[in-house]
Amino acid sequence: MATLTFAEKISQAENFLPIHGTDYIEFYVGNAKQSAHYYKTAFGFQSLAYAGPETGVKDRVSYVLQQGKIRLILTTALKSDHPISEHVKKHGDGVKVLALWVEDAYKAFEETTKRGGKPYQEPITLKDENGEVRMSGIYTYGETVHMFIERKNYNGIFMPGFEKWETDYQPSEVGLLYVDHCVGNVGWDRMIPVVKWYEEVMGFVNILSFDDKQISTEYSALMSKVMSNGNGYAKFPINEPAEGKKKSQIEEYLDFYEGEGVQHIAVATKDIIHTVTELKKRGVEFLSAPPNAYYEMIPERVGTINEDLKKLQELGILIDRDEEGYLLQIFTKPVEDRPTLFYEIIERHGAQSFGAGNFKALFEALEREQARRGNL
Ligand code: TYF
Ligand code: FE
Repeated sequence: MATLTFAEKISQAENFLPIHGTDYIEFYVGNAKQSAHYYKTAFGFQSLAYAGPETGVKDRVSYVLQQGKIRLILTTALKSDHPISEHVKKHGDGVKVLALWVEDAYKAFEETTKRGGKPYQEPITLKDENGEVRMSGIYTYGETVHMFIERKNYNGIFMPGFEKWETDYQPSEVGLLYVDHCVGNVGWDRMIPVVKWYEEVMGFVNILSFDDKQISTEYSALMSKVMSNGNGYAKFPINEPAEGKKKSQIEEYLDFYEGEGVQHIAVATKDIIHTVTELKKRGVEFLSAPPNAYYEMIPERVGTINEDLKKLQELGILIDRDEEGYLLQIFTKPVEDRPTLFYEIIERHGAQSFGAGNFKALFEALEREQARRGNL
């Protein structure tokens, strides 16, 4: 049987929920002011917008950062009895909202809740002198939510309620362009129900699967299924721990996040060598590079690539190939003290897969870190 291409697979998705891409990712954090400084200083995000007591929002402070098409919101509550403070107490800093830019926020809510989506935010319309933004939201795994954001005519800085964030501190961008995919870690026996949820509630399709045998039991055992919407602009791989020789990296996450949540955010670049060089200069920590043997195998395993292999090896960038092309990727260490959320930097040259050929090298690097934390 011929394997379907990525385009053929996603064409089977339903289209009751048209999505144009990721609108923003919101983090609940302990100290948004310092987190914002970190994302500017280390990752090259630009200051965009602000909401807080000065703009009429009394219970919280939010900073909006932008780089390429990626928008991050960092939010902290101002009092301990606030639900945001409860979230941070339980999970530590982490992703609360994966917001999708949709055609119609009211219809998105109606169609998804009709199919079993659990309401988080009833549809609302926010207005100011720059137009209107309509939004709604439903829960996905754990306490994580998908917000549906509709911005037809809005030409303000971000959305009503936010003002421009004026500052003279503007470290340069590092070439991050857009969100490629966001991965969720879910509990034992939860991958299949969550996959079904994305199929039924969101109309997504399963485009790739890795079982624990493929991913190998020698290394951190896990299973993974990638869910995509119909144009491939929203891709959510779902990981579940698996029984292996050692404690699964997914289980370590679940223990420390104290529940299901976002494991990694993959961001695309057009020049991974430049991007990773800049990130390292600014103090971002990456998983250690695979051994020499990994790079010696590349010509045979991947074939010819445009980049200088020496340069990729120096930076510890991983390389993989599928039927449609090749990709370059690298993973940061967790960006909190809890071993929870991390980032992936990815440059695609045709390949629409996720680097399965790198799992062995990647999981060995992850395990070195897990062992150093005493969790293996
Ligand atoms: O998104 C993915 O599926 C790849 C591979 O802990 C991956 O980035 C899978 C599990 C993991 C790290 C990366
Ligand atoms: Fe990934």
